[in-house]
Amino acid sequence: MTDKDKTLSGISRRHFVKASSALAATPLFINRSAFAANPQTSPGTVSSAPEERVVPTCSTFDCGGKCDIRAHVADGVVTRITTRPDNELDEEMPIMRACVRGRGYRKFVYHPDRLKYPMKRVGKRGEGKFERISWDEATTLIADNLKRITEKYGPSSRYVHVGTAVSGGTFSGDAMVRRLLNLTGGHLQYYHSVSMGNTAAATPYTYGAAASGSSLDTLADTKLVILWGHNTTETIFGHSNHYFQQMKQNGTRFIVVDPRYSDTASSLADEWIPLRPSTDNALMDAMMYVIVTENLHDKAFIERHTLGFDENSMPEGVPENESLMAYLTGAKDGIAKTPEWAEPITHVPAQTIRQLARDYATTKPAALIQGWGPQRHNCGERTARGSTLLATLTGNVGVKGGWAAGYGGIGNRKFTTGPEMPDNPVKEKISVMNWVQAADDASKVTPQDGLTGAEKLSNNIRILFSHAGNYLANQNPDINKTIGVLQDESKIEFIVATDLYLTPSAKYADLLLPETSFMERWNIGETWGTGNYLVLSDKLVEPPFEARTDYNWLREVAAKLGVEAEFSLGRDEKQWIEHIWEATRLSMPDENLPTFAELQIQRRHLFKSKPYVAFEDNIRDPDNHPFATPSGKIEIFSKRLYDMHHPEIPALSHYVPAHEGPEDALAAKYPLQLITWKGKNRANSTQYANPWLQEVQIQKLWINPLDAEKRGIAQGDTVKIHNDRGISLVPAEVTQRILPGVVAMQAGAWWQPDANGVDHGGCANVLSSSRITALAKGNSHQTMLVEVAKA
Ligand SMILES: Nc1nc2c(c(=O)[nH]1)N[C@H]1C(S)=C(S)[C@@H](COP(=O)(O)OP(=O)(O)OC[C@H]3O[C@@H](n4cnc5c(=O)[nH]c(N)nc54)[C@H](O)[C@@H]3O)O[C@H]1N2
Ligand SMILES: Nc1nc2c(c(=O)[nH]1)N[C@H]1C(S)=C(S)[C@@H](COP(=O)(O)OP(=O)(O)OC[C@H]3O[C@@H](n4cnc5c(=O)[nH]c(N)nc54)[C@H](O)[C@@H]3O)O[C@H]1N2
Ligand SMILES: [Mo]
Repeated sequence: MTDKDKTLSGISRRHFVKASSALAATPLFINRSAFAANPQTSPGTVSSAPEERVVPTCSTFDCGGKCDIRAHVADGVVTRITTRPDNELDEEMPIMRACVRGRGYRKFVYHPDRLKYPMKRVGKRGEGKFERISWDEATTLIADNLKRITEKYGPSSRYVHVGTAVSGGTFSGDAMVRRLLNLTGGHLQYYHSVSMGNTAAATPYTYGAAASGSSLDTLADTKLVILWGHNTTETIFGHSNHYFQQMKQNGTRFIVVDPRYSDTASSLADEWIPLRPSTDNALMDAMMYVIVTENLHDKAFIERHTLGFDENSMPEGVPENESLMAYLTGAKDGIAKTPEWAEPITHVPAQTIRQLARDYATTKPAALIQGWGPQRHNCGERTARGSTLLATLTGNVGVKGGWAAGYGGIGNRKFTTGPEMPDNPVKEKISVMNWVQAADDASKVTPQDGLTGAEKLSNNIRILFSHAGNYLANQNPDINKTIGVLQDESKIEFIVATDLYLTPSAKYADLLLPETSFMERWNIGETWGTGNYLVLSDKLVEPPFEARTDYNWLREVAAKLGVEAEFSLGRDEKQWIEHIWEATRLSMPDENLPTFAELQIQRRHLFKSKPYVAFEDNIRDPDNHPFATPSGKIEIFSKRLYDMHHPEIPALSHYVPAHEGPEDALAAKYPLQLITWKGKNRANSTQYANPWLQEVQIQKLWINPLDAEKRGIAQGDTVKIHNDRGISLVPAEVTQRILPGVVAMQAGAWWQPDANGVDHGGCANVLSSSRITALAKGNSHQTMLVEVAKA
């Protein structure tokens, strides 16, 4: 230890930053200029340096794209990031030019605030006071706590939390901690993806399978695309925009349905149709009403492939007037689902609804592609299934150029095999929405809330690992409720977090460990959904200070638990990557993957182009390829849902007012709907501290001039957004880009509470709700009512 290795306890975050900048002045391993607050490296000087290498690589963040970034490395430092040059032709490869986030990576990797040493909490949990300890102390603390807590409570008290920042790679500390826990008795696992779990749970009730997206290259001849709550200009989604821009140039018409005039609306749309959040099903119902009453539905398709369209095609054992036609015409409730019915609910003019329905039904083929924003709502399952019904009525399922709806892409296709995962002896699982309750009082977590594999949990969560996530107190809904449980040190006894930054969640760690960045370790980058390539993301530079990969220190913990040999199988990180690559290569002999040695030269592998139309076989040859539903057909009406008798998951997916939607009684007190979106300058909260990306756009609340004027709010005023769960202060962006009655903020800003618990960061999750969705037992981050006032 040197005299600079000061204790970081008892100092505020501002001082901590200063302290760490001071430490940065004498880095241990890396070039001095790289970590300084304002690096002096000029591109001109650097590129003339003889030893510069330009390495194609990618990040392994969860950002929707694995873009073509070129790291310029000289003298052990990444000095510059460029992207695929214009003159580099590659007919088959989508143009995956680095976006603003990719170009800013250097400022994420070299930042004075980066965590530098293992640290142990010294203040109260959540205060953010830590002191430096050695790695040996850190791994002993973990091993000892694991032993103690497992002996006392059993392996089901061990939990690994959400951490998506490493999910874009095949190898991660997150996966390896699960491996270690499974080798030593198991851990309590969660299910449900907060990204698109509501869609994933609902879609099989229509098609029998969740993955209902086609490959985007099948849309080349599509005449009309409706992007329904899908903002691909910012979210990337496997480079959708590469295809959409080409289609746009070839004359495809784009309609965007979104409460916000998103960047996708501004860059692609011929028409923007704003609607009130969570009322999508009312718009869909009215579209279906127009389609069937104007005789625009695909009768042959419906007859041959579906169940539940009208009273003649209903499953056995269901009373009269439960079919789609009966619902739309009001045979049961006396309400015809006309555009005039939907207008006051959605705030979309009836004539616009009529035209949208006609356009969609008469343009062949047409693709209605739903993003995941609309399903991250309390009504998300219904919204996701609603679009499957529209695709079905118009015969756009299983045909080239159509879209079965549901996923925005092929789904969660993973090319690589990943590290081997030993069986988890703990069989009960919780929904990700249950973790706070499971930490507070696990006996209250019931199967109705999402518990599976047991009627009751026997243990509270007592030890929690949070790797590459900010989901303790930032990205999880209802932060103020959550921290009540986290602060109680008698509940979860030991929290380990690994990150590169002192995030709001990291402050709740008992032990905070500095991980390496993706540029400081080996990995293989996986494309999302419709993507079709793998990229080597290799170690370009040495880790700074005492940062270590999670795998590296986990080996030490494994040794202290006496299982190092089984855990590591003698492989270092690069050997794991080589092992995974070779296993992947052998698993797909047709693909001719390069060997690992060749990959290190070739850098990436593009899979053979295989245009894929979801459910093509089921539609072409239904007798031999029935849908995987109980009836073998597309189930417009789901008897399985009917038998659940749950008003929020109707057998037909139709409009039901959402909890905390605009029709909720709470709207009298909190009249504005707040939604969030995933913005271009970060992946969730990752890169929040990146100064270049903060320049791209600052955290603001979008509010319509009508709503602003009523409240005396002018452009740039600081406003107070509040509801019964919390208060957040943020500047106002008064803009026509948002529907009146709706306000919006970018997701992922860091929570910055003051002494009174008022957030100054614009973190929507002090306002969002932890209400669980009915079918998926999933999240409804997007459905919240608020009031806004001038601060
Ligand atoms: N730049 C960037 N890209 C990302 C991410 C990021 O943070 N930044 N995150 C990645 C991750 S983890 C994920 S899961 C995906 C998420 O991708 P999505 O979930 O699709 O992204 P969102 O921005 O949440 O939502 C898309 C759009 O839905 C709209 N929307 C919200 N509520 C409603 C509604 O009720 N009805 C309708 N019709 N529209 C609505 C929003 O205004 C937004 O424009 O993106 C990935 N890509
Ligand atoms: N209000 C609202 N909340 C949401 C959403 C929303 O739409 N609205 N979306 C939800 C969705 S879809 C998602 S996926 C979640 C995402 O929530 P999280 O999974 O928590 O993702 P991030 O916020 O990006 O946090 C990742 C953390 O990992 C750190 N990190 C980056 N690289 C590394 C690394 O190599 N090693 C380690 N150890 N750490 C690293 C980053 O600094 C960052 O602090 O948020 C959810 N929360
Ligand atoms: Mo996500």
